[in-house]
Amino acid sequence: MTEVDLDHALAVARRALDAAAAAAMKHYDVGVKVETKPDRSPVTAADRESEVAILEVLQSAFPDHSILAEESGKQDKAPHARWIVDPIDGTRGFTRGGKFWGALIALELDGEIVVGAMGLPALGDQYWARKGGGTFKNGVARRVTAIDALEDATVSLGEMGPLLSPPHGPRVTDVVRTAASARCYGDLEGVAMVLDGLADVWLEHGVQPWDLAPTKILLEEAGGRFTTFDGGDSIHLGHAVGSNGLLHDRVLQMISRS
Ligand code: LIP
Repeated sequence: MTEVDLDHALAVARRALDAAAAAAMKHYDVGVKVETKPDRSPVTAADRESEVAILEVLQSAFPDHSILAEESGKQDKAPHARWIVDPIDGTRGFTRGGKFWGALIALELDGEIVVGAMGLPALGDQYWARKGGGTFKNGVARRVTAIDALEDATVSLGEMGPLLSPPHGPRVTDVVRTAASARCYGDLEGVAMVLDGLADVWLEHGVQPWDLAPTKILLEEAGGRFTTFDGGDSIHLGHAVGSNGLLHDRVLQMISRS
């Protein structure tokens, strides 16, 4: 694996979260014009300025690293070290004065996510993890729940349209109907529910790599699991099952194609 000091990389990622929060909060407090991207999703000056602020921090610390960022796309440099950036996940909620939005930042080394950071500035919360170092929220270690029966579990759901679409839609419905409870805050709050012990399973579908990149290591370092709907470990396929680990195989059996 490429040599990068992961503690340093994590410190840089957290500095980038702070820069993103400052850039976005300026607009959040006064309101911002909403533009529509070709895929009909909203974007604002806050997304762009947050991304510029994040990239300035990352690139001054790691000028040789590659970048994949939601608003500005790819910058291919080192083939083995890449930062994946979503400057505001939950833009739709942000533009409407919601609280569940913020930056997602991850470092991928040789194809593996080794550092992840997620900020929700309107709530004053930051989550972070690096490989082998545990997951923290605002400096306090996080562990996933110990609930081991889906019938007792709360499921956190992401974007409902893609989750309910064929072919997996009926199987997602089965998971929801089997669980004790289902909640649907979506965006980065979807995984935060599991990290906060408010849910035991998280399902997401129809999203982009930058929507998922840090969630994998945040879950794993909190004792949980992250896979695709098919049980693979990619963050690049647009679907994710996150869990406390104990419920993972049962949920995969219910929703995977095989
Ligand atoms: C959004 C996701 C959402 C999905 C949107 C978009 P953004 O992220 O959180 O679930 O439906 O297409 O990917 O644009 O707010 O970073």
